Amino acid sequence: MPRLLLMDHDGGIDDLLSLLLILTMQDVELIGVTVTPADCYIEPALESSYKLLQLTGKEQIPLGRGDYYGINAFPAEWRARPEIMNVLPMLINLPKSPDPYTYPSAPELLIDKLSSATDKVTVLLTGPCSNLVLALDKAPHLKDKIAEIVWMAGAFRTSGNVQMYQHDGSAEWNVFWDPISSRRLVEYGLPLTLIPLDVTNHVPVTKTFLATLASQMEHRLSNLAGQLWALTLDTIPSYHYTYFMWDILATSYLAIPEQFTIETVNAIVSTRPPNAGQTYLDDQGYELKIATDVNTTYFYEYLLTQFKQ
Ligand code: AGV
Ligand code: CA
Repeated sequence: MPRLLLMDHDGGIDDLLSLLLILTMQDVELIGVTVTPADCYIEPALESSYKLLQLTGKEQIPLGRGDYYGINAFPAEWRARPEIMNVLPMLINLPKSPDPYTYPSAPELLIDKLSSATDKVTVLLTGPCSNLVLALDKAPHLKDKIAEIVWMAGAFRTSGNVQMYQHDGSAEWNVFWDPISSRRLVEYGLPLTLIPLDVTNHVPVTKTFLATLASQMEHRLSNLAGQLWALTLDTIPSYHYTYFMWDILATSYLAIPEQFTIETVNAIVSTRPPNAGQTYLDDQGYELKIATDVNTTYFYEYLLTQFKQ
């Protein structure tokens, strides 16, 4: 039986590439997708999500709209970028997507899907964790329905990627957007695996990879993925120049976990300046797993194979 999966993403280019990657996975049954308005504006991000479902003939998979806004907003320039995706030649002429305000709210959809699931569900988070925490606050008994949470989040033995006033640079953005919910998720003590910057730093989006992907562009998913990644190469220099395969790596963990080095640690999330959103190791903290390394050759090969479908 395929593994049941719920995904919450935040509309970045690599979030949408992650959704596309999930849709190529044979032994995963995606039962719902919710969107957090963090690294995106919600309406275009819901539209992109719907378009990817349509493109792969899976538009029956329900979408949920995040209405909760975190404490520390993402830079507007980042949030605006994904809109480009909806006008790419492969996506622009797909049938019109529904009015985003007809979708259920994200926590509502998460509660609904967890309650009705016939088996335990894996939850993949490629943005902040607020929607999941809101859902669990409302329906704490649903904790028992969660097999594992896989979250692209945190920075442990490396610097963060937040460069902001009142901040020392130690936090990763998905945690920083809503440090309070992040701390609460960790405190829940659920089976939690973080894919932090420590490991995503090993997998930049490189021109060599994009060139190989382009050499197989007769496969339409390779063509689309290549165009999406091309949009990331001018990532705004004043923040962080390199675009990494952050969410894609977290998503790949579902399919190729044996290629990752995983460590069990105790950790805490700070909620205050100067390090709000920092995830740090502390013996008094909560137990969770972090990925520290990955077989990069295998990972890039895996992506090339999946996008050949
Ligand atoms: O911190 C990584 C997270 C991932 O979920 N996001 C991007 C990925 O979707 C935030 C982020 C960090 N640096 C960025 C980000 C950048 N230069 N552009 C857009 N988003
Ligand atoms: Ca993201």
